[in-house]
Amino acid sequence: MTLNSQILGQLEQQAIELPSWAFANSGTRFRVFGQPGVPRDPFEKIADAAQVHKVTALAPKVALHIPWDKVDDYAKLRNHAEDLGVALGTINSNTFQDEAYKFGSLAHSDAAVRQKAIDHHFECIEIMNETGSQDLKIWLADGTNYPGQDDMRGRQDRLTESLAKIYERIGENQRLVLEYKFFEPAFYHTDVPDWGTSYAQVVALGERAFVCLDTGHHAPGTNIEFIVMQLLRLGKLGSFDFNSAFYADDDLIVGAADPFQLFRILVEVVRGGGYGPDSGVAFMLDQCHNVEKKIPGQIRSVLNVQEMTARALLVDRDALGAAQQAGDVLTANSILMDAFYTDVRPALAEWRESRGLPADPMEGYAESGYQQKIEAERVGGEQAGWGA
Ligand code: LRH
Ligand code: MN
Ligand code: MN
Repeated sequence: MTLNSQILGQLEQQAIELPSWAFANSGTRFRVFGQPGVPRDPFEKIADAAQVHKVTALAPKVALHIPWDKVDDYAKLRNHAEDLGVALGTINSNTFQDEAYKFGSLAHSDAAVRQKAIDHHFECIEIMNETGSQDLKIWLADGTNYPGQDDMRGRQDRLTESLAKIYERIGENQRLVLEYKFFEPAFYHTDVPDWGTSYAQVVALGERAFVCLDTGHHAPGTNIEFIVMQLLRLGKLGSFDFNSAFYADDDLIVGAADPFQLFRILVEVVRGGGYGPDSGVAFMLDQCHNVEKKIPGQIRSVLNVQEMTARALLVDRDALGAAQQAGDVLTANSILMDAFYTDVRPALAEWRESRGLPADPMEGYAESGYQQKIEAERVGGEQAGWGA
């Protein structure tokens, strides 16, 4: 099995958006381990993200998180990104760190708190207008800890109303993507726990509202590729937040915990028309690098996605369809497994070299001297939002 020119042409179009927060210090609730050279402001986060794109040609956009990436002048940030060869991507809102949001945000029982959260999203949309971003991503920490704590139905109805107000402001060329998560920080119930709830909410909003699927936001054992298939079938898969999970929302490097799961997901993406710039499905990472270095961590991540996409593109669709049609279970399964077990790394290295990229981007970055430079120059890096 080889990566023919058609597959290479498809791979050339791959774009994976990086999260600005992956470059800052992060950790768990037990400890944030600071690293030398981490960015001190959003400008430096973008400079670091640009290094990932430089050695891989895979990461042309950087997602921002407001208020973690708040700046006075977004046009300046946009120009800075463009000068470095990248663009500003998805704007992520934050309604989970203010005291006011103790009992929720868009689903809160108090209209004043809901309005505060809605206003924050209006601000995010204004920022999108300046940054040229297409997507507003909403992830809510809303939920309850104890049965009876609040009325789940009332909360869902209020959520619908709040989202409608936000959606009204979404521009012609913009989209709202609603992310779901089955638990945490609320432990009894979450107001957007699953794809079905997110789907019901975005369908009610309209054609520019979609579901965001974060791979780490499912219970262990969930068949995520089935959800991918279903959302693509329904035309409502807007974006991915890729990461790896061994247990829950671990936010580890995509493809690290379960490469076969990543393959299965990408097979359904390709099968369902979710791959490529015109598919309407944005690939993003949502990860933290708590103990490993951040820029190499992001390089490894985008390469993992690229390698697994290449394998998904290798699946012999015609042969698979014929085996499926014939009820030939074992042949159908082995066609899929043949693609999964194909080591595409040498072919990708060769192809990279032919395009003037380092054959091994990890090595290319290590040799660039950038890490030493930032470690020497930057003192007092900022905390990622979680700890700030
Ligand atoms: C919380 C979360 C979510 C968001 C991100 C900013 O679970 O990881 O996935 O996208 O924070
Ligand atoms: Mn996410
Ligand atoms: Mn998460």
